[in-house]
Amino acid sequence: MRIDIITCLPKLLESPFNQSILHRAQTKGLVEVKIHDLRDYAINKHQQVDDYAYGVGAGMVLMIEPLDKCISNLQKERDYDEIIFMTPDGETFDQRSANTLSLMKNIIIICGHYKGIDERVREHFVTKEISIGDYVLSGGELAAAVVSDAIIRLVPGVLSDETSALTDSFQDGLLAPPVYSRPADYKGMKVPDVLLSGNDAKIEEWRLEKAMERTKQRRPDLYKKLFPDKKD
Ligand code: 6GU
Repeated sequence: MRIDIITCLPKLLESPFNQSILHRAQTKGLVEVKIHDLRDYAINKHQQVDDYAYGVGAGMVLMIEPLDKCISNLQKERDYDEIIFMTPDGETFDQRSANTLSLMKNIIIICGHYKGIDERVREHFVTKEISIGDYVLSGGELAAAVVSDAIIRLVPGVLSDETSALTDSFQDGLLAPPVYSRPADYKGMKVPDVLLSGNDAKIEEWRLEKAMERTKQRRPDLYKKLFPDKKD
């Protein structure tokens, strides 16, 4: 899969994609992430990419021309499944959206300023608008990194079997159960006996029970959705 991210703050995005799993996904050739500096498509030698909003005065808006140039340039090279705009008024991102997007071949993600981008870009180029939650960030960059991370780790081959995405919180609708590592007894704080028993069936049963308990306690909304008929 290929992800093209358009931003005026490319530095803000470099580090997340050059560490750990996201970095490995790229060096393995499973995912290609290209960050495009919108200033390379500026309308003048002052590197201008934003301007005052008509009729409002205060607040800069990303102009249509640099975005059009950048997007059109990319579309000359390949077809895109989605052109996504990161915005707090988009649809709220969740694991289901991540699953869907992880199946795409090419996507563009546009990061906006907090005052937004020219509405004509949204009307004529953007095919999907995503928010990562009900709060306001200064720009779409960090949200784009969040969404890309959630997508990329689902691409087959990115995670090894033992860290498989299938055991994640939310993948089966439940929160993940607790995990422990050595030592089995740390200053009297003990790892549950069942995990040391070597009985795989018993361990699985315990993990499911804990996942259900945790979901019911912390996310009653999810629990009700999964078990609408359950009384206790
Ligand atoms: Cl995608 N962008 C901005 N600027 N703020 C947000 C957001 C996105 N999602 C939640 N808050």
